[in-house]
Amino acid sequence: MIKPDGVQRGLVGKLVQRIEEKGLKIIALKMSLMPTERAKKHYAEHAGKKFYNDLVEFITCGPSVLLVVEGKGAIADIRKMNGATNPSEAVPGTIRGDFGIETGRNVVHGSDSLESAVREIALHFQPSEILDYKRIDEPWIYE
Ligand code: IDP
Ligand code: MG
Repeated sequence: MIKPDGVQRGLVGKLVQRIEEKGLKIIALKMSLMPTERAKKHYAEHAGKKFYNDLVEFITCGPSVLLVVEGKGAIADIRKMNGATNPSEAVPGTIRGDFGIETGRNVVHGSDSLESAVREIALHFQPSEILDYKRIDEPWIYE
């Protein structure tokens, strides 16, 4: 997910390009203003923490871009590309390292496990929004 700060800062194109250039396949993509109830569910694991209310308020404050990304090792690779949660600790070359300063404005979200990905995809997408297709460069990305 490209969070509202990424959208407001005009980073959508650049960030989508990183995913495409990596060789990962975008199989769903949409912009949405996340409803509060859905945001609370999305971040349910953080309920009760001191930053939870601010986090829910922030993620619902403007449009975000939601993607489903497919590929070998996609979950771990997207997390690596996103970088450390605190952008000031994220290494240059990562999205948060290149585009952020503070934890509460860290530009992107990535599912942290297969289990989270399954849960989050079901929360944000209808099955009909997720597409099955081949990219013509697949033989040049996978051996
Ligand atoms: P992640 O996004 O790298 O998986 P999590 O620990 O799951 O990081 O936290 C979810 C989100 O909550 C973070 O991306 C960040 O936006 C916000 N967050 C986490 N810890 C803090 C904090 O200490 N202060 C403010 N926001 C935080
Ligand atoms: Mg997380």
